[in-house]
Amino acid sequence: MRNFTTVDDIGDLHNAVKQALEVKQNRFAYQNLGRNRTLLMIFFNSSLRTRLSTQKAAMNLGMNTIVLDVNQGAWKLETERGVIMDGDKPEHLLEAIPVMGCYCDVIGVRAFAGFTSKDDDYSEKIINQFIKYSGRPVFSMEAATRHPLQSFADLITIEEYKTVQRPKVVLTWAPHPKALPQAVPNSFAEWMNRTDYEFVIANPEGYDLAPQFVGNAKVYHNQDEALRGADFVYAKNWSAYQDPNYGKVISTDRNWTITTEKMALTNNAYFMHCLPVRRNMIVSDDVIESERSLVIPEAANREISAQVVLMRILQSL
Ligand code: AN0
Ligand code: CP
Repeated sequence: MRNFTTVDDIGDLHNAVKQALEVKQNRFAYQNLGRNRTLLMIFFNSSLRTRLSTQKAAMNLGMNTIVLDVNQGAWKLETERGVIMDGDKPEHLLEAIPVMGCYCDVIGVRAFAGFTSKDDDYSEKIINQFIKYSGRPVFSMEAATRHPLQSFADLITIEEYKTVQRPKVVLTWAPHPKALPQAVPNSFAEWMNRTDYEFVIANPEGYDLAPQFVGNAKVYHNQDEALRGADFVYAKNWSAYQDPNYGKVISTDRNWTITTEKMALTNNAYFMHCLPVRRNMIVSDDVIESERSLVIPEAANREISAQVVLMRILQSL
């Protein structure tokens, strides 16, 4: 595997989960694989889990890591070609990317959707420029439309906790005060659609995700109906995808918050969220603190998903 930006790059999911569970049993068995290899992690946006778990995974493999927060201390980067650079951005991404490639063997990129152009976001303009111009393998640490390291960790977590062969998994929108990307729900749907689970999506009208991510999943505009019989409830906020509201908040309806009453509609479901989460907007204190909450195991599995991805990239060098 050279680059990792979508579920397609990981191939067979059974093998990927099997490898992840083996790595989890013995995460220090491959300490020579990354010897004298350098990982450069580039953040255009904030992070807690991705930063720590990916660095930890790299350390497990004996790699060195360099972390660059582009917005703190680096030159501000112009991303548009053809711009007369007489403004506040002293450097262009088209020089910065190959320069960054000089100092490392593998590059991780976090660059959220900008919400100024749906075309730019959905063509993955930024991460594709890294793939094209860095000369290095590139993996997504959440790009404009997907967060595959998160989805892989979520899949590992469901496989660890499921008690039936074909669990019902519900991805539900929940309210949030600020506009958030569609990357996490898009990606979760993309991965769930590759399993044999019963996978459904619940969101208010106006919040349908892009059809290529919804796939064959049934979409409910009534959350209670969707939650009935659920084995896993995966909550997440996202901003509107459909025009003319792309990237906008069109509802903060707290009837969609996941509460004990909502969880009572399910088949004693586990609660999942990628974090960071706003309590009592997305989920009540009681639910996130309950024994059925998997938010911490999910975060722990981020180290494992990152390690499998780094191992596969290192093996391809
Ligand atoms: C980001 C998002 O919704 O995509 C990162 C989640 C992993 N969340 C926020 O910006 C709060
Ligand atoms: N879940 C996740 O990616 O968290 P961070 O934004 O903190 O990295």
